[in-house]
Amino acid sequence: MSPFAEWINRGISIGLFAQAEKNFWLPEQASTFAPMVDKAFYFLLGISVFFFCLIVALMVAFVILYRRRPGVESQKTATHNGLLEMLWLGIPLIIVCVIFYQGFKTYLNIRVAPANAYEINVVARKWAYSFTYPNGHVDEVLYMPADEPVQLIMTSAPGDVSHGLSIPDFRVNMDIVPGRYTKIWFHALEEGEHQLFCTQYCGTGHSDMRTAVKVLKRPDFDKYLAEAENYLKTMPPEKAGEILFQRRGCTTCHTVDGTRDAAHVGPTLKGIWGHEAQFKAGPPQTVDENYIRESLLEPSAKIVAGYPDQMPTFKGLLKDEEIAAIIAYIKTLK
Ligand code: HEC
Ligand SMILES: [Cu+2]
Repeated sequence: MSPFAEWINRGISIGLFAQAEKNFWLPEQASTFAPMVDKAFYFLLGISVFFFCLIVALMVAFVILYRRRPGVESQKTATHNGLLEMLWLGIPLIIVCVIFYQGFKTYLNIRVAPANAYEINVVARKWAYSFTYPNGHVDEVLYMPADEPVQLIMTSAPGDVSHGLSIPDFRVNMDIVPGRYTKIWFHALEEGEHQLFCTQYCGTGHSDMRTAVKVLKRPDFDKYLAEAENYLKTMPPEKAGEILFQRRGCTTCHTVDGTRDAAHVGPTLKGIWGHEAQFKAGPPQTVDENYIRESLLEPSAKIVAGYPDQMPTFKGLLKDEEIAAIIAYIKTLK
């Protein structure tokens, strides 16, 4: 069999029997929701394919059978048929009730998190996520324990736009809205790595707004959290600053190698230490500790000439020692 035929064949056979596998139609089933969601999807798909074929086949057959031919008079015989009408109302009614039942049951499962779910807070901002763990650690990659319910409590940074959060392998997707909390939960089956991305068009960097989900066994997860909490104390500040620079999503807008391109809306931070920054309005200023601190906390106070006022504030998101580490890192970007 050619690879293409094998592919289609696999898709159809799995489509019909809804097996727990990554396939032609759908990604890997990595959470407890995935089989439920897929069942509802395959059910809808099956019904649609069945009626599509039936209707098209009948249409073609009738067009051929009852076409106008010489010597055949058209007859008006059909008036109405009570039984037939009851059937074509009754059968679809039953089918939509089954669809509703399937969908609603799954929906309720997805909406209501178990009380013992492990909670992770999510802040979305242009164009990155921060995941905050119960011990205060913040990361830009979603680490989570395997085989346990996990709940995300999500919001957009103040003044930011709406975002979304979708993990296709888990079959979850939820909007993230400024000034309000939305939640999702899931139960990953085993350790592994998955993709997470924003599903609301949120501006220039939208397509960069994606990250990894790393599912770890519980002991590995605990180890990760304990280590992550201490990195500021155990690492030299410029090294910790580099990690923060990536974890807090600075890299989506700033390069550190001097390049300027359309994918990064902010100026490169290479060589800014000690140089004279020029602004849209007001006198130039030498880049020092206070200037960088202000750039992080009040980014709109001084707008670098030639750049848009697009930098989100990190007020409340970066602790003083984290700002110090970032400053130490920026100093090294010569
Ligand atoms: C959404 C995009 C975006 C993100 C994320 C972002 N910045 Fe910016 N940043 C900008 C833009 C645009 C400017 C220039 C306009 C201005 O001054 O506000 C800027 C300016 C700066 C400046 C002043 C640069 C200069 O040449 O004087 C510094 C320093 C800075 N950002 C550091 C950071 C750090 C550190 C982070 C991560 C904690 C970060 N930025 C995250 C977009 C961003
Ligand atoms: Cu987004």
